[in-house]
Amino acid sequence: MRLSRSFLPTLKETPSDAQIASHRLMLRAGLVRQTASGIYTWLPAGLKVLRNIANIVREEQDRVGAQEVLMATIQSAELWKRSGRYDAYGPEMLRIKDRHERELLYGPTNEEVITDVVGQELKSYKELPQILYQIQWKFRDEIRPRFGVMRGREFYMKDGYGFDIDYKSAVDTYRKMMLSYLRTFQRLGVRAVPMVADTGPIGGDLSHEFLILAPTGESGVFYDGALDTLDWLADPVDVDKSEDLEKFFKNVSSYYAATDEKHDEKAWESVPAERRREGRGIEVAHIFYFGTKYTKSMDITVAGPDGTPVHPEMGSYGIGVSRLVGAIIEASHDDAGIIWPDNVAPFKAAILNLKVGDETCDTLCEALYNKAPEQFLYDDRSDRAGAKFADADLMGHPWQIIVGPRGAKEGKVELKRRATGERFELTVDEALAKVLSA
Ligand code: P5A
Repeated sequence: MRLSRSFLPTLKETPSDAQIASHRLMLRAGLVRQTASGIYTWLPAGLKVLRNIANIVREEQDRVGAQEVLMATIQSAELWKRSGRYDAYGPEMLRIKDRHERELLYGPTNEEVITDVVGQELKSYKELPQILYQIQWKFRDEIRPRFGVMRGREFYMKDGYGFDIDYKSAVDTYRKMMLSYLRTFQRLGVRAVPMVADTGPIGGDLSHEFLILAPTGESGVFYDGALDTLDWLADPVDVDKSEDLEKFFKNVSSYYAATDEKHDEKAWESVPAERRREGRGIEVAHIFYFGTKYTKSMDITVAGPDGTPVHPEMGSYGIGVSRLVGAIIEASHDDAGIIWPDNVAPFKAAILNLKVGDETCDTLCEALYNKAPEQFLYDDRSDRAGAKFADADLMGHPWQIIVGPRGAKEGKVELKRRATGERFELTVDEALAKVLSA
């Protein structure tokens, strides 16, 4: 993309209503704009980030055998009356009436819809297990929307739902999802620690939240410092092998980690004192096992091995895709701006033409840009160099390819790594190879 023609409205001033760094930086880097309280428009660079995250989530869901669907955002109240959650859910649910006075709602989550759809089709235990997921907008009329997209009212979530014939199989599905999530966060370039969590209005008795540790996080957390360096994915896991999943899960669960609602003082005391960490975290994902809660209340059964009807066991699996944009920035920024992890960045590199109008600079930049125009943001504005450096640092591109008249004459550019500040003087081809292979 050419910066001169793109819609990337950066701000020099710090927006006064934004309380935390990620919110300020999302506004300043031109990623989003608020259109109503807790409701945002995603601008071109922000949308690229949102899509990059969603695509990684999607690939890692597919990899463990989950299948993508797309449910409507609007749901019928009748379904929620069947599960018994319509009244229980409270004022967070946006309730709507259509022209025929029929009660609808904007989905805050989709357990009812998916249970109804799947329940109508499944006949036999032989068709289980099934894991279905979608990446779709949700609405929750949060009492206190804040921190930008981090606690929005309309937000983008990956929500997955597992259906199994018995407890043992449902636990395998739960562990598969946990594995998929840890792989997802590793690829996103952030560390999110799974912690024992409360189940809230989703229900159930087995639940983990995944938290990115950050002082601005909304959840209080207690965890064993051994988790700071534990590599959960060190051993290969065959997701079709129950023993592999069990071994993986045991390894993850063998260290204390709990959100404040589930904190257990007695278990905490068995963690060596020098390893006890108390802090705050941002909940970027939450997984639940709730058994037959919905299949029972909505009267869904399949024929079991001996022909008798069985209520399938369920779990649901959420990742806050739009929240992750803010959370990743919260975990990865400095005073100058965002530091995007490579896989998430809207552009791999910015090309900074320090002397627009100089024929050598222009020719070299154009040639570079045309190698991969969708991966580069070409700063072709006739601004001063200082403004270009500041904008590139603010927007957080992993690399900056800096092209000045002196180097350009010799076919050389300066390559800067945003995360470390390292600088390399390279030929155009060397710089290209380094950026595109990262
Ligand atoms: C799991 C999938 C559920 O809704 N049902 C379907 C289950 N879980 S959850 O914990 O309530 O939400 C899942 C994740 O969504 C993100 N999230 C939000 N993101 C931005 N703004 C919000 N207001 C918001 N509420 C929830 C969180 O990342 C959460 O872990």
